[in-house]
Parts: sequence; structure tokens; C-alpha cells
Amino acid sequence: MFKFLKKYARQMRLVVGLGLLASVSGQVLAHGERNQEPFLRMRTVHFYDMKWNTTEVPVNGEIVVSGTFRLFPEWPGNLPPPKRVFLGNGTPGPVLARTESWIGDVPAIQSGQLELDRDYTFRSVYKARIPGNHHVHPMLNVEGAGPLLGPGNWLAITGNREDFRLPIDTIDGTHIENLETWGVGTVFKWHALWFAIALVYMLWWLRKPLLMPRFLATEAGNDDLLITRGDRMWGAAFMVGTLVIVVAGANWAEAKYPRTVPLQGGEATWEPLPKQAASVKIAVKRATYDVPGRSMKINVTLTNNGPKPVQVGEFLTAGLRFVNHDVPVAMANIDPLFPKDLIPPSGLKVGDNTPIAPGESRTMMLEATDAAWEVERLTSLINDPDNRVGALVFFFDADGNRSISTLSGPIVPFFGAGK
Ligand SMILES: [Cu+2]
Repeated sequence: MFKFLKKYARQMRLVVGLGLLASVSGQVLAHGERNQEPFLRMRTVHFYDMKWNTTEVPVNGEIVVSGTFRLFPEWPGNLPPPKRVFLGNGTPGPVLARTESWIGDVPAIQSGQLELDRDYTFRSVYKARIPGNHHVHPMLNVEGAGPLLGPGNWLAITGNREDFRLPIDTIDGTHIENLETWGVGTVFKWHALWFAIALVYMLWWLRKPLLMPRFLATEAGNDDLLITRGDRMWGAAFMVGTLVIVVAGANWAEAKYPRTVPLQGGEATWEPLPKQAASVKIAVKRATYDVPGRSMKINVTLTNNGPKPVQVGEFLTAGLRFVNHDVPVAMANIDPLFPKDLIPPSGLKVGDNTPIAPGESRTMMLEATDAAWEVERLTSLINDPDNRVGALVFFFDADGNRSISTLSGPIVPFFGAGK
């Protein structure tokens, strides 16, 4: 035993070490959103104005996540369009119970269709269920395209798992103290009954000669001897018994729960926010990703079609927010609970920060530099057969009014001089 321990001591130290590393760093505990292809994160749904009411809550406490999302107009051609979409949340397992879900002011309990190039507000309310430190994302499930995640925030749930309760009042006035355990006993009893019936039925046949003797009898043309009169009676008794139990069970359920509503298969209809004309038109002249410098450099021509001079305030893609530090109103637009790891500290470098006058067209560089490109694994963009960058760009005028434009264009990698 000790010899064994000694032999594997090094490996065990390594495993323990890795475990400690995982529990200390936190980053390692995220749950796979970074493995999504960059085009899924840059050119489908952009979540902005995200708000979390809290990042620490006891079991049974309430979490409200709200914000706005825009469906990117240049939706990737290889993805099915958002014809049937469900608003969900991305968490490591059922750590939260969703109690409310809204798109605009319409419930988002069901799925529905969304329009490209439009903005929708959403609001989800959750109840904390399982204690731990969880990464929680808003998420749109698009039929055929899969889950599309918004920015994830860390949520610490404290307390005991056993204390969780989900009480509700049904339409007919029944009060259910805990929806988690309600009626589960009945489910177990019915399953046990059917399991027992199936077992008895199967044992009847298992006690007889099985595969090979039956095969030989069939080959010899004696297959009529395989099923006896007793077998037929047994089968008939089971058929009648099964039908009686089904009918009796349905009657019992009908008497016990006289008013029931079936699960609803209809679809919801959601209205997008009124369309705001993007006051600034963005034309991408050239976009490069500098691999060693971890920097995205985009040469753009910005045309201000609005009535007031504007400045570039923020470049948002895949949940990352590159904010222009020289535009105070853009900095003030960051919610204090927004995850810090998604706001690169160096922000967005803008070639020319002077406000763009109405009617003016100006060509300049936008530079977003940070290790986040690597950390978020967005650099695998350069391996895509259709490597395009997609983002939202926020513009602000002197009065703090915001207008949002979409940016889209092909991107070329730069591997460093001499390579
Ligand atoms: Cu996550």
C-alpha cells in the first residue's frame, strides 16, 4: 500500500496541485463559452446595457438580469436565422430557478421569432438554488444554431441547498409549498408499478428456452410449438390489465386534478424596440488582427448623418467592451456590477478623438488591444474560412445621447514582421 502511494506520489501531487490551481484561479471554472466559434459570438447576438441586481445572494434570494440585445444584421450564412428562439440562461447546471422571463413587456416563457438588425430589451428573474460560485450568462437558444451566450458574470450563492423552496399558487388557487417536490411521490409510484409489471411480463418469457432453441425450432418449421395456449392467456391478461390500469389511472388523475391545462406549444410574439436610424455610417476599409501584439486594428470611414457632433465611445463585440477613456459619458455607461474581466483596461484607442461634425466623413483607426482576445479565444477567428469581424460601436454627442451602429468587415491576420 505504502509502496503504491510512494510510486504515485508525484502524480498525486500534480493532481492535487491542478485542483488547487483550478479552485484558486476562478477563470478555470468558467464553463466552455470560450470554445464557441468567434463568428457565433461576434456576428449573431450582441448584448448591451446589461445589468445585474447583485453578484452575491443567499439560497432562495432573487437575481434580476436585464439588458438589451441586437441581432446582428449580417447573420452568418451557415447558421439558420432566428425563426424560433428561446430566452434562457447559461449556468453550470440548474443552479438557479427561473421565475420570470420577459422580452420587451411580453412573457418569454415560450419561444418566438426575432428579427435581424433589431433591438430587444429583456429581463429575467431567478431564484438562487444551489450554493457555489457560478458563472451566469444570458442566452438565446436559436433553433438549428444552438445556444448564443451573452456576457457572463460571477454569482456567489451562499447558504444550504436543503433550504431551497419554490412555492407557487396555481390558477385554481391551490397553494404549492415547494414545486420541486410536489407530486414527485406520485411519479415514483406510477413508475414503480409499470416497472414491476414489465419485470413480471419479461420473467415469464425468460424462464423458457431462449434464442438458440427458438431459432432451431423456427428453422425446423416447428415455430407454432413455441407459443403455448398458456402464453396466449398470459399475454391477453397483460393486455387487458394494462388497458384497465391506463383507463383507471386517467380517471383517478381526472378526479384528483379536475382542472388542468396542457403544456402550451404555441409561440410568443415580441415587438422589437423602435428602430433608431444609426446616426453614423461605418465603412470598414481594412481590419487586421495583430497576433503578437494582441491588437485589433480597424481602419474605418465614419460618416455622421446625425444632427449633432459625435465621438466614438465604445467598441463592443463578443461581450467584450473596449471603452474610449477620453469620452466620460461612455465611461459612465458602465454598470458597476458589469464583469471587470470583460472590460479591457486599456480601452479603445481612437485615431482622432475630436467630435465628428454633422455631415462629415472621417477616416481613422480604431484600436482594441488586450490579452482578452487570447483569453476569450477570439483569435481563432483567423482560422475561420469566413473570417469577418462583427461589432457594435457606440457614439455619443455632447449631451450624452447615444446612437449605436454595427460594424462588419473581413479581417486579415498579421503574424509579425518578417514572417
Ligand atoms: Cu461562463
